[in-house]
Amino acid sequence: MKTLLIVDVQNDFLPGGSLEVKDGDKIIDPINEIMDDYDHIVATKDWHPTDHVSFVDSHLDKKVGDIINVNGIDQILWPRHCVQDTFGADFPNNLNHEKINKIIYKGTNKDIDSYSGFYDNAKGATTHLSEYLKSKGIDKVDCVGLATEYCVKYTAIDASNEGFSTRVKLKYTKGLNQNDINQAIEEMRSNKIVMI
Ligand code: VGL
Ligand code: ZN
Repeated sequence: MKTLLIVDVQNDFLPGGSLEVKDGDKIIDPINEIMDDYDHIVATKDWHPTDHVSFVDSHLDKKVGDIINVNGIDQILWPRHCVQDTFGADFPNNLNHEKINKIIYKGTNKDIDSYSGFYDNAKGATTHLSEYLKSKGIDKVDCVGLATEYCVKYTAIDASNEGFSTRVKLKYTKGLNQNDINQAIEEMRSNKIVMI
């Protein structure tokens, strides 16, 4: 059984959004077109409370891109994005969301970020995505979505480490920075993830 795992395809990550990924909108139709090739479709949503630690405006005298240390882990500061129950956190209208079987919400704890759809960045809390997929008999996971070098990378690495046969469909992802994307691809490959 194989699942399509759509990572963070949400308005704030699309052109015009607060944390826009260039050409992020260009992957939506291609994703719609492959949905029928899968037994099951799961989508993650970045789903932050309004005072989330990753937001630059949660801190004094910081700017976007600054890295702070929170309880021993590095935290990049981002513009405020994907606040729970706002337009920015919604799926774009043209994503075929009626075909999505399950939505996984992540980044919901204000004190810690969660790039992966499986665990928070300290691996302290789980979203129960792994048990969910296993309960459905799923052994193969194809990852697509935004952003390649952040949430797609961490989600794919956790999927692989959880024992799923994991692939990333690179043409169905977009990222923020080409050097970081190239590095992320190598890191994913060294975690047994197949790039297709
Ligand atoms: C993401 C930065 C902050 C992502 C989420 O979806 O890649 N990046 N929150
Ligand atoms: Zn976020």
